Amino acid sequence: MIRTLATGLALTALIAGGAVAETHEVRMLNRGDDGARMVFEPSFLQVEPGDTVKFLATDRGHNAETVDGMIPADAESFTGKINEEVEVTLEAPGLYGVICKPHYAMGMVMTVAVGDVEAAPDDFLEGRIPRKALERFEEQLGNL
Ligand SMILES: [Cu+2]
Repeated sequence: MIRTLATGLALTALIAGGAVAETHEVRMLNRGDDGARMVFEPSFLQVEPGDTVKFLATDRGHNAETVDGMIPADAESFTGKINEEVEVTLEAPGLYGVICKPHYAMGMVMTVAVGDVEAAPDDFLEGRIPRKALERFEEQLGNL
């Protein structure tokens, strides 16, 4: 009885402290709900450090991977395989640019903000980014 009560209190404290990591699902789609072609849905996520993002291979032919220069300096990059679900836990706070390699030129990109990100780093969009992808990244950054 005492042990049960203690466990219950500890769990409550964890939840109240926001220490329970969440999993966020992102679908990789040929066509989004709004009709746009080749999209991650949602295309912008705000998560907490330690949260997991799961990229679902809802439609075929997609992958999810980070772009060099578009993740926090102390973050680990990841590269998902085409047609496979990939699950990543994002510990380092900051902004992550994620693309689908086969459809990068068609603008299949998304942005994940980990922790409180108020603005994109100055060099976030400095690399070689296809025009359509750049447009969508800029739109996504409008959520910050
Ligand atoms: Cu794709």
